[in-house]
Amino acid sequence: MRLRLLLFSAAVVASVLLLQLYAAGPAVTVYKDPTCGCCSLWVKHLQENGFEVTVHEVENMAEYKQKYGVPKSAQSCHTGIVDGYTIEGHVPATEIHRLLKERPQAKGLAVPGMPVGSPGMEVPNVPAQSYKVLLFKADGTTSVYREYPAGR
Ligand SMILES: [Cu+2]
Repeated sequence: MRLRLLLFSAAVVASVLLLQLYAAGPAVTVYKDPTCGCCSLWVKHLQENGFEVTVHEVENMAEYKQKYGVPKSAQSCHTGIVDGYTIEGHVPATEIHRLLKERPQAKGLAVPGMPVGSPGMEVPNVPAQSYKVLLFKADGTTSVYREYPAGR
């Protein structure tokens, strides 16, 4: 009897572990222009870091940036949505995980422009530029969430 119970418990533990293994990571919806190559590389970076990504190819990116509250000064190529937050441009997955853990009162994160060396913007034999990940609020104000140094 005891052995049966033990086997049963082991089976339960194994199924829970399996479920965790196959559980989907945070879901991100990405809007990008069909012609944007660096956007697709960023999507790949997210997938490699445990995100479940759904991509929508759209041609009116400006409308999406406005809809999801991206300040003019913080705009980049693609716009993503994760758990109510807006993710603009080549934001590293690490910072998105941090955002979802810390849950600050903000609209989202942005890496303005397309700095070389940010995820999806790596150029072989070209040193990375320094860049800032900005936290932006609904009123358009921004603050530095993390700064990445040049030359990595
Ligand atoms: Cu880009």
